[in-house]
Amino acid sequence: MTLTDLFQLSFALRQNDIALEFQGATYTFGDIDARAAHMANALAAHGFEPGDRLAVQLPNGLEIITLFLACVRLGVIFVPVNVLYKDREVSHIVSDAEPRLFVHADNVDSLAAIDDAPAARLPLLDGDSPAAIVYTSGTTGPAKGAILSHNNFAANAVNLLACWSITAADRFLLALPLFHVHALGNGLHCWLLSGCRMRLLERFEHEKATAEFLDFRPTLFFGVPTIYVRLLDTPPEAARQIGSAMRLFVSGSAPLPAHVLEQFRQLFGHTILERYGMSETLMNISNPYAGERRPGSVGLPLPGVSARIVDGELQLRGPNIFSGYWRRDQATRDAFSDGWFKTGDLAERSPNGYYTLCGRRGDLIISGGFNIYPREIEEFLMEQPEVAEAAVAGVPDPVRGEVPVAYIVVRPGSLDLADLERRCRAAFASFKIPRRFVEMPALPRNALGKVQKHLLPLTMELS
Ligand code: MLC
Repeated sequence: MTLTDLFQLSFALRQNDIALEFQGATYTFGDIDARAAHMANALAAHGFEPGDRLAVQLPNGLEIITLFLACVRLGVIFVPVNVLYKDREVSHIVSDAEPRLFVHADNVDSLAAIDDAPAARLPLLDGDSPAAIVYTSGTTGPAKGAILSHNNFAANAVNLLACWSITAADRFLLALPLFHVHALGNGLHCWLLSGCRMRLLERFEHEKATAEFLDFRPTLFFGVPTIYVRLLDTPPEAARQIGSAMRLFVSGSAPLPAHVLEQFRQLFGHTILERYGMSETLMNISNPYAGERRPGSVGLPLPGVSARIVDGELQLRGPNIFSGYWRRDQATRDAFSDGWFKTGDLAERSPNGYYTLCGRRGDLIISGGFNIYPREIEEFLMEQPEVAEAAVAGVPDPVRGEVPVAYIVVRPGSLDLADLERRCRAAFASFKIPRRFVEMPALPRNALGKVQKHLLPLTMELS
């Protein structure tokens, strides 16, 4: 079954029900369906064939939803691009994925403006057909595109509906960006498959969050830990009201500190349900909806998912796991061991089966739920003429979990740090910009010359 067939199970019964609220307007499932069909016609008129790629760099809104659904119908592979990415980051994705078209804020209107395109011929697709290529850097080499199939997304969504009891009666507030799998794989799919009403925000804005919650009165909310930290500022009476309407808060994409879970519980009267996923796998492990939600643990493998720990590393199998990286056979071979996906995350399992993540094999910073690969920033810094050596490491941050800090050895001569930061801002998304640049006489290295990041002064309170 393809995703179009799966969504039709929900759409067919609910043509006139309100599906979506966005910027004060409402849309029925019938509207969403009709818009997706129209967009599919427009893409077909642009010559799109099954297997072609469509790269999309758009903020949350009707267009990105419609484009995804149109791609799914046509067998076109959707390639989401982070809206915060700058030219350097985008051009790698575009040259690697070779999309037939790259849609962004400046050309999206003209794409959809086609009036009477002939009805697109819908191909007969198999559930194994690729639905999306999601770029994820990994700790080695340039960003790679994880190929996710219709079946991967379907397995994920069916699991979440069953395990988190999501139904048409839910009211779902989605503030996460649809260019990542958290909002795309979980948010959009749970919404469409359950047939619930979703209020979509362009993004999570701290100052407006309380008002949005009170106005919409959601029963379901997905967030990253940074969002839950921000929500701890909610006035107690508002938090009580929000909590009384809410059924389930879910957290993922980064570790949720146990003290945040506890403070949140006291304020909102809800124990956040923490789960674990990745771009390559969608969701793997989740605390139970009914049952103990254990602080610091990501819970139990979801139905169909097998987990094992080999030399401390968590490895997974299941219908949600991607088939490989786009045009990178070696990277794909390296990512699997006997058919098990090697997550790169270190884990422990308790005697009653709860998994706890306890570190990573490779070098990765997660800031506000966005992944940062230090190597990408280090390579850029090393390209700068004044920089002899550079290392980037994550330092703890109470709101974002971690933030990147750059440690640099400067070549003889002078370095204008403000100018170096400006160059970084021009090259990278805002969340990747080092919060501090620390000049070092030398970087700590081992006998093989590898930088010993744990020996760097990992604190923001550096003099
Ligand atoms: C953040 N910014 C955005 C943005 N999110 N800009 C546009 N659209 C968005 N969606 C920018 C801001 O402009 C600002 O830039 C900076 O990021 C910080 O913003 P802030 O207002 O201070 O936000 P803050 O309260 O800190 O909250 C940030 C956040 C954001 C939590 C809303 O980090 C976020 O949306 N994170 C979610 C990431 C996500 O969905 N990850 C899932 C990956 S999938 P400037 O220039 O002012 O600094 C995955 C698999 C899995 O990991 O398991 O789910």
